[in-house]
Amino acid sequence: MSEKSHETLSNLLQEKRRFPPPADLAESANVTAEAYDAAAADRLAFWAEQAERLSWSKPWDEVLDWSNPPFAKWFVGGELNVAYNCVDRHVEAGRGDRVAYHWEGEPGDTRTLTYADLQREVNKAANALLELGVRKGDRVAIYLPMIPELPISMLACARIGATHSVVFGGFSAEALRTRIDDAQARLVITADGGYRRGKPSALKPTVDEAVAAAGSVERVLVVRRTGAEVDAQERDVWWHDVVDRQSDEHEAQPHDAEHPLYILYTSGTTGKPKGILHTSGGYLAQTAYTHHAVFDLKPETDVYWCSADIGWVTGHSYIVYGPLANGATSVMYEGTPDTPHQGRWWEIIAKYKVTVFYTAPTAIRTFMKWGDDIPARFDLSSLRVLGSVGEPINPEAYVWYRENIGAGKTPVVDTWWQTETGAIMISPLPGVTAGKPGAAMRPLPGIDADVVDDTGTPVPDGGGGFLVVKSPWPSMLRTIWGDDERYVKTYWSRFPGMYFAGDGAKKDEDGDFWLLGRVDDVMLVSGHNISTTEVESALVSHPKVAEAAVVGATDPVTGQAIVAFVIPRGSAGAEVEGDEFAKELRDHVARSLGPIAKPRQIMIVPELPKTRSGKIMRRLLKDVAENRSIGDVTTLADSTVMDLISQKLPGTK
Ligand code: 6R9
Repeated sequence: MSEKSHETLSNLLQEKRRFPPPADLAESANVTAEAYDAAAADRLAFWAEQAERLSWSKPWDEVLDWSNPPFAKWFVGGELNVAYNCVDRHVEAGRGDRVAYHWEGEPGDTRTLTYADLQREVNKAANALLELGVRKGDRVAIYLPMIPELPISMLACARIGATHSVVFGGFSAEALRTRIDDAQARLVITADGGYRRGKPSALKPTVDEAVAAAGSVERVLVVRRTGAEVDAQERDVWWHDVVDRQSDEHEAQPHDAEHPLYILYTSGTTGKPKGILHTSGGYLAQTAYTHHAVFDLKPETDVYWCSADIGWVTGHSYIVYGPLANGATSVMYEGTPDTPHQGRWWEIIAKYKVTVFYTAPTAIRTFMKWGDDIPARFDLSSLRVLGSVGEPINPEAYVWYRENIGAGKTPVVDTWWQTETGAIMISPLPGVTAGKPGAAMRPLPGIDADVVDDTGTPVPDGGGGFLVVKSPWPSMLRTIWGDDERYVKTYWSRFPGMYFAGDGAKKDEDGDFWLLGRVDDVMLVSGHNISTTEVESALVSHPKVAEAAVVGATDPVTGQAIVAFVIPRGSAGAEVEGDEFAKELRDHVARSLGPIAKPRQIMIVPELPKTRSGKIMRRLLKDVAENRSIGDVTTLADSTVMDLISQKLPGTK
């Protein structure tokens, strides 16, 4: 983005609605406004205090070693065991009977795991890994559905110091193979299958194919979930054969604060996936603190549900490590939101009396499309804090979420962060911040983020540019697995001395942050920078629009022209098919943002291409808009979507 972005669009900044925290929440909030001052006065002392939430076997000598930037070491010399912190210490403190997970399978089967249960299961799995020859420092690939064995496997690895690499169930054999190869995993943990959309979906054949082509794997540990027949290989062992017979005692050894906890691959837009490396002490300190602060989590009384898949970083940090470190009671759900009916999630919230709920804008927009009457049928009155993550939340989606799910009362916390940041970085605090629909608001206490222009100079309030982080933070990635050079080049070279997040952002007149989408997606129309987020939010503010994605397509006159893909709301009726509707939407955008942002073309589509974590893959829509054959679709959640879109649009290949 150039300096032009200062003067172009500003519709988001005209959003005037404000939602102050409810008085009772503010009064008893875990974190108050003073945290900002404390962290500003002494950032490292603030993080040292947060790290005291954990139980350390050996105290650290130094909070941060930044002598070799951008390679950070946090809590240098300290030792701890992550699994002990997530499980055992709660049992030792007499809280073994507290539920760690209310697990709900898609077909309706359930399992309840208390902290004491979890301790036994993790110990057995840890003993099994040792029996299978896994040692501290080895890598273990985990390719499981959303079943309890997934967090159990992660914690078993953490316990013995093996580094896990969770791969989304549903990624192709080729995607799995490249990740196994890159990490040189010795063991793969998988299942016969899982339930999705009302039927069993096989996983094992994908693993067989991937492992046959990956040299490093010695054993495959298989959980029986669906009972589907599996093609048994010599290297296979069943979970129920090997894990169930182990002792449920295992003494956790301390590991160095910088011991590698996990690798998680981000696909990026192009090129080889990046293995983002997270380590132990700093990661757990920041996930625990942010979970406590941003969700105001009260472990004795709250029932917390993060609806993400654990294969996404959101599940790592906010289903597994943060909540367990805090001794929280969580809900974990295996399947899709519309199985067996479109109210399944609300039914789960009512059943477990969920108080804190964390989901993604893509889900919220889907629920808007399905209609307000569906959540209205369920008792959602237990909810007190709602969270959002993954994409910018359009103001209309934010307001819909607050009104229809939060009874018009609950704060909505829009949390900005990345696989690379490991934990939440920019977010409202539910007991402090008067929220603005669509804004992630402020960097959290202890986080030194800013918006800078092309030259790396911070923009004034009211200005726009690139989001950066100017000082290291505890849960930051430590490198790209096996590729330090790529780590430096990707994140620390665009602006010397600063972490480049790759997102565009604005600061409003109050200095609050608004995220504008990936810098790579910014459109250049007749010399003006226009963010995809702003045009999409304008479209979604039309009462008949549920979801929208826009891309810049090459245009002989304007350089790039805006092409919009729009999903109508369920209630919109039949008139959405005609040219009239497209014109109405184009005029609506022109009115909200100015004529420069008027889409050249509007395409009405039934679905949008999304990743498994719900992010719109604009690259593929750009292929459609520019009339090219469609590129790599391997990380799409549903590979048939592009066919659906192409069928609707005559002339596309
Ligand atoms: C946690 C996660 C990271 C990218 C990030 C940004 C987008 C995430 C957002 C958001 C606006 C938010 N993003 N949260 N954009 N507002 N609240 O999503 O990690 O999958 O690595 O994606 O997601 O573009 O750079 P990851």
